[in-house]
Amino acid sequence: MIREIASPRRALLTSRILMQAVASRPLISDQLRSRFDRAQRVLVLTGAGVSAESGVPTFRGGGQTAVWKGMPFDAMSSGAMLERDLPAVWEWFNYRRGVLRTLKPNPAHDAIARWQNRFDEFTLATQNVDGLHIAAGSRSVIELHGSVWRARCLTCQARTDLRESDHENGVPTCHECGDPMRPDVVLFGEMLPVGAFERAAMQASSCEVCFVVGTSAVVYPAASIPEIARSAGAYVVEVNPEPTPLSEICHEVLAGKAGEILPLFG
Ligand code: BV8
Ligand code: ZN
Repeated sequence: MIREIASPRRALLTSRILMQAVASRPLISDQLRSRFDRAQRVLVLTGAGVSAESGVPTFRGGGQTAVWKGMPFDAMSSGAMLERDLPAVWEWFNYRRGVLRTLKPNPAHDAIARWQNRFDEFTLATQNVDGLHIAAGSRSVIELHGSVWRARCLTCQARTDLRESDHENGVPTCHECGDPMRPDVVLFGEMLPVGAFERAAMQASSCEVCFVVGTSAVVYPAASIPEIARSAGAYVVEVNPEPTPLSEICHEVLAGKAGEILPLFG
């Protein structure tokens, strides 16, 4: 089989034509624009990427795994670590709360917050524990993995809001029973909050458009939500500057930053 060696000039021409075609092609297809404008039931699943433009470090985006004191984050954020060294887990979350306290929602959070008033049935499920969707005005956010802004008692399950409290360091104790508390987040190896996944999965199975924004889609069961939407017939759209394991099941991939792309939907 003789393979024709393309002349450099032809290769350059072809790539130019291709780039013009891509550049002139609207980022958001007419199909998506019209489905978005006509939709009544929309679900959005977000990950760390939606908060990247607010300055929140992502976990995997960009290939490196976030580490704390030499420990990979999914070891630090594991049920096993909680058993072994509660003070160390609190040091990790106290540090993250300290970083987050200075950060604000970005245009991606704001766009998603606007969408809740635009559709009859709008569901926002997030893997983020940073609370930035709520700070942007999103209501009834399904926090699949909990929030760094809450603590939960290891004995009586009473919860405390850490936003108001001056808890900076160490292990907080329960105002109800005085026992030690834990971060109210879902650690690896732990079940999601009761009903959280079920609610998201239920909405995914009836939504018309499902947006997957800023997630590497490797953590389960959260990553199965767009799969449920797809198999239920929803139009699935990924917003991410990088391809993910979900890209191939999406009807449309908007390759770019959420803070630049989501506002384009108005
Ligand atoms: C459980 C809270 C029952 C704590 C977190 C099935 C198969 C394989 C493994 C499992 C499975 N089922 C269960 C497991 C085990 C495990 C799991 O999924 N492991 C993975 C690593 C393979 N799951 C669990 O343990 C879950 N519990 O299943 O319980 C059970 C128990 C045991 C065994 C069986 C069943 C609990 C998981 C929840 C853990 N807690 N967070 C904390 O925050 O510290 S997970 C945490 O990591 C986040 O919440 C999030 O879910 C995940 C990080 O992912 P992303 O948010 O997507 O962030 P990432 O950095 O990876 O990617 C960012 C993306 O954004 C990139 O793609 C990047 O390109 C993009 N991006 C960057 N900038 C932008 C952008 N996009 C748009 N705009 C930009 N500007
Ligand atoms: Zn208690």
